[in-house]
Amino acid sequence: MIRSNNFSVCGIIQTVAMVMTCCCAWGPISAATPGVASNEDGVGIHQATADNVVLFLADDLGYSDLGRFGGKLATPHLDQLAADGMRLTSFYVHPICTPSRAALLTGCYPQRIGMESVNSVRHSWGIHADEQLLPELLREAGFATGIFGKWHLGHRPQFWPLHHGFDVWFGTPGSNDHLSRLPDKWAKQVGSDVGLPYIHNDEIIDVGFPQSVLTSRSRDRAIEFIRRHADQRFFCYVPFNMPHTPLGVSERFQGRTGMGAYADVIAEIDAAVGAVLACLSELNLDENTIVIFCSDNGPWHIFGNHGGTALPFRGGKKQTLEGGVRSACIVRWKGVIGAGTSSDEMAAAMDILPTLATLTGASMPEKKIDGFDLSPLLLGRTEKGPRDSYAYYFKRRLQAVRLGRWKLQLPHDDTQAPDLIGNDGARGTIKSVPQSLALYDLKADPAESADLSGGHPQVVARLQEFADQVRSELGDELTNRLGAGVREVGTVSKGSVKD
Ligand SMILES: [Ca+2]
Repeated sequence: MIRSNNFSVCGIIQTVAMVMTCCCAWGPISAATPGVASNEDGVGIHQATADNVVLFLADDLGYSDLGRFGGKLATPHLDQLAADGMRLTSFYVHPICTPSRAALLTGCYPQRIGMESVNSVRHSWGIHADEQLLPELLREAGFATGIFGKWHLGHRPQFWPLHHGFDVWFGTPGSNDHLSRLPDKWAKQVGSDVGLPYIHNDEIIDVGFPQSVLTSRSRDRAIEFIRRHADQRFFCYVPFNMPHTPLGVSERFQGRTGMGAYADVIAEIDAAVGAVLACLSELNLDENTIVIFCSDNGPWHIFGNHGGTALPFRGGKKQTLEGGVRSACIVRWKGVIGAGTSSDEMAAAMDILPTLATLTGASMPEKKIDGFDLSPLLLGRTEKGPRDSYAYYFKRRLQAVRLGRWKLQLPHDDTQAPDLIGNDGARGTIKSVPQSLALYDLKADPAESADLSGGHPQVVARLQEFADQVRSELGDELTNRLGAGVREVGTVSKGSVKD
């Protein structure tokens, strides 16, 4: 049986990539068969099927904010998670919140499904009802599904988690700096018709709460959910609101690190992850639970000391430099994924869905997706990952492409570079610095410091050809291209405004 939703852009540029220094497994991938995988000779290998998935997502965390990713902050629980699993060091997300969350839960480039912009309360668009999200697929496979934190795939109730595969939700519809228009009942209670709502399923249950409660609420609700469903399969999605500004940290962690508010927030997230992991251990669930940790985008540098660090990469949130889109990623499955392993093979948030479908025996979406199954890489059956390309979009603008070790920055004038840097919670400003065509060797130069385009015209040509194929499929505002493979976004009414 041939999977119908292979990555079409990759397939189209097969001949281009074949001549690059790295090659990719372009061919069709067999559909997931629970309990059985095949090696290169097609010989069946027994493969355990995971019963549970815990997916942690941090918000605006820098690549090197974690100790095991070269950071200076103390993150002992996340370091232990890495020591017990595999670190993915070329894991790509998207430069802003909504697109990354859409990619993670649909397996698609956000541009394919109209989810490329940041969604806010003034928007009447959101994730389309016809898209099959990861929680829907897992629920069909017998999983209880819960989300404890930030959603951000639509502010209008019809787009909320319970309408897209989750059984239970506690959290915020968007970012922690996104106020919503409140129903009269709550407006009277808080004395304002706007506020940051905290929601249980489809009901607002709190408004006007301090930012300091957000991390512990996600932790406690996640643990409650795991305890309640310990005897059945479960998917526990924990998209923390932090360390997105405005920072908030519980009293217990205020001043804990002596390194400032940002470090305190990271310490609380680390401890929250530790508490959830301790719960899994207590319930003897370590060996049948896949645990994943990553961020949705890079650090927000315009907030200065209230933002994170992406070194050795350049750039941060809203940028397609590596610092904006390269996330630390850890995948743990005790006894199955090699402890203390790492891979620098390219991987992406949109690969999580097909990977988990394989590892849990869930179905794949019926519509075309862009993700690859990383399970052979994670299980140590191969050192070569399935992904050899990445398209770096900012909203609907294709700003850069990568094939193998080579990254080509395409000319654009929307670089969102920090100008004035804020401090202690004050927001800085951005400026647009023109970006000209530039070729970087990411293996030798992860900081994108030396433009090699002059000496490698053939490589530049291949990357430009790849960029053109991506534009044909997914569109590009910079070159006024419409994508043939783009599907409609969900809307409440026609005429929704997208920015
Ligand atoms: Ca974010």
